[in-house]
Amino acid sequence: MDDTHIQALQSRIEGEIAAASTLAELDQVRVAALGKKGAVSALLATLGKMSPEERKLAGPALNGLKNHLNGLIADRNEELKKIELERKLQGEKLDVTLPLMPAPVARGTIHPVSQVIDEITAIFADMGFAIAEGPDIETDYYNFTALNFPEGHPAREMHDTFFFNPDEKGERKVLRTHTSPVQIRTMENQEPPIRIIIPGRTYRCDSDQTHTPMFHQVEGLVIDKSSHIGQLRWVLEEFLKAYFEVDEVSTRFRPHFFPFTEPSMEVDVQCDRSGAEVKIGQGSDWMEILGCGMVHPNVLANSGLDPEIYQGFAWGIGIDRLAMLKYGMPDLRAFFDADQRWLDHYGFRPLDIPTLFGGLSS
Ligand code: 2NM
Repeated sequence: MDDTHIQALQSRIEGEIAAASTLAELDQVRVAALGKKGAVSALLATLGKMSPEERKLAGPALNGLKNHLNGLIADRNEELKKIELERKLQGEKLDVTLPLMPAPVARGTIHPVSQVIDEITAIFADMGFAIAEGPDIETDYYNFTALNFPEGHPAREMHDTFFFNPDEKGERKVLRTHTSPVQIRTMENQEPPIRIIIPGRTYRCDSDQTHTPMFHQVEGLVIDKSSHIGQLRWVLEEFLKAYFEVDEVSTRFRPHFFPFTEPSMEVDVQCDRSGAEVKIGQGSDWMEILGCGMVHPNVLANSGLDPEIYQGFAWGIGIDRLAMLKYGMPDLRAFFDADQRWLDHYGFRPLDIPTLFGGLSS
């Protein structure tokens, strides 16, 4: 081994280091020169077999070469790292002027029945009413007897009641046919004056275009010492104006019969049926919209109130029909089909909560 041999090896490897254009290529050059089986390592391995004189010259020369190459490789390594980072940054360039990604599609809407319950609640809350609730499964007593339906009275059959099987005591529970049991429970537990509305689910065994076996009612109750029909009419007309978002409504009170009120009335509202949709508050037609009356003295007495001291009025409205009238949904049965297309079309945006100051339905 002589100087020219080492010189040739050095310039060949120097050339390879300079030519390496990636970190991977550079590593291949390093292994080929300085790895266990590399060209320089092979020369270093021959040192042991040399005479001391030869070793004196070759040792420093070969170790010098090794250190020199290691230094070059480290420098080239730094250079290539910079180049690769630069290339990566070029490739990952971000154009901040591009339009934003579209927002995720809004999923889930408020069902029209929930929307209408929120609207009704907002209107009556503004008039000073509280919301009351009670169980869907009721006793015969709260659903009928306390409400002045005599035992065996045909009105019990008229309600198309869903009955449960009798329990051990022979008691037969029912799915409430109206929310009135909640009025009884409230009168039993609260001192008048009472001003409540009761929105909720009710059940009757009836199913066609205009009836579903589960439907929604909102009933109202006012009890005080001097409550009268004039107040009843004012409350109902204020409600109808606010709900239908019109300035005036005309109403017509017709005599009717309910076991729990005396007198009992059905209320028609003035409307216009000439177009595709019914318009409330104008026109020359009438439409029945709710039932009401003065609470029967028997109902007050059954609830622990003295009919000689207290009197009151009550009413009941179908929520589903109110929703159909305001939002133009023609078929009641579609309300409870859970059809995504129907919900997408008729549903309301979440978080648009109805208030009187912010607008009920806007
Ligand atoms: C209606 C119509 C008329 C009513 C009566 C009562 C109670 F409990 F006070 F007697 N609650 N609801 C009532 C009166 C309900 O729905 C058409």
